[in-house]
Amino acid sequence: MTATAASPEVRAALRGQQIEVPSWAYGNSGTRFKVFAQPGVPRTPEEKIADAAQVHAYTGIAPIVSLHIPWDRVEDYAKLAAHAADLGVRIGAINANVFQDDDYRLGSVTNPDPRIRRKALDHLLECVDIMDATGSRDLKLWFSDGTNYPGQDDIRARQDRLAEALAATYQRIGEHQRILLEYKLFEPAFYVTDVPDWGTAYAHCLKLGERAQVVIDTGHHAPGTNIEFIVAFLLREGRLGAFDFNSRFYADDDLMVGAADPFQLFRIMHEIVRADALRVESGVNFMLDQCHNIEPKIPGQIRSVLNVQEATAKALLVDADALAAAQAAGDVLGANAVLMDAYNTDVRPLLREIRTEQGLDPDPMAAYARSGYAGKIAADRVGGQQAGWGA
Ligand code: LRH
Ligand code: MN
Repeated sequence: MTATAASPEVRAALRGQQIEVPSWAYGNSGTRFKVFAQPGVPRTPEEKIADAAQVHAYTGIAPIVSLHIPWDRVEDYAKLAAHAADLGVRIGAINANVFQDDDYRLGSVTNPDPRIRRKALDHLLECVDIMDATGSRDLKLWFSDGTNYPGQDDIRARQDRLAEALAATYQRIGEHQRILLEYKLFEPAFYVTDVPDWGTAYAHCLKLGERAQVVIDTGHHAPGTNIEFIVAFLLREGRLGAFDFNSRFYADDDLMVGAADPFQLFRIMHEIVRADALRVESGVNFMLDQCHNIEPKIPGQIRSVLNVQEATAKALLVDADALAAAQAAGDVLGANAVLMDAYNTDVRPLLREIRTEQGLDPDPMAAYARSGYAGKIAADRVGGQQAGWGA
């Protein structure tokens, strides 16, 4: 089937897709070896949001920007939300940061020292205050907490401390708000990470309540992990809150989603479509969490959003009836072929058509390049402190 023969339902689903971009993708980022500064990098949260709005302007499907505190700390968060609205986007998840303070060397909410645990909890609660001001639904929690050597601390006691802080935070969030708990196999801890895998995150969320959901960061698994199984399982349990999309060849490389493994992204989106979880109402938040260490950042984000859109279009073109029939018949090769047909379908003509229908340029990358925005911000944004991870 050619993509352009796609049904009105498929086209509507693609027009309704919403992707959330991370403010920190527009700032300088790198590795412990080097952070390469780039011309025109934003200096303020306002400028980060302006750059994020460019991605939405050209793709039409990225109307939400995640913030990270304190990287995006401002005096007036309601004013920042109004600034975002003026630019045609809105503020999404608020990311807490308890991984960059000297006090957190031995952990934040899991630290043996109750004074430090209190300090970390206070930051989480401050982030909920910010959500109240920005109108955000999601508090995203990733803890770098862990240990580097056997015996360094008590594994079980750290889980008790974590559960205590999560319960206190869950107590504070409003009824329209959620906790999104993110797991990660390792780094910066290299022996035990206190939330290392989906099972640990899921178990803590079950203890907390309905408004605690799991975040799947696609770079946070052991090599060879079948991520779409985790997606299918958590969807079935109603506990998949969000994705942090990126891709990797080795570890938490935070490369552009779909760049390293477009087939994996397709398989993930297939499980999403199969569960009818692409709709905004499904509550699954499709976020990017990436670092453009060497490539230009706004085009990198546009390319990433297009990669998710293309994988989604291919997943929407899976002939579900033929697949179900082949699966029921035990037709292994037939079933696999149905999925591969969709994956091997060139969906770019369909997406160009849909953008044209939406009044967008059919080629967002070329349209952004022609806009001259990159040159303008490089000329305008001279002086001041370029944004980064501030580590
Ligand atoms: C941790 C992580 C987390 C964010 C950070 C920017 O690796 O994925 O989601 O807080 O990256
Ligand atoms: Mn992440």
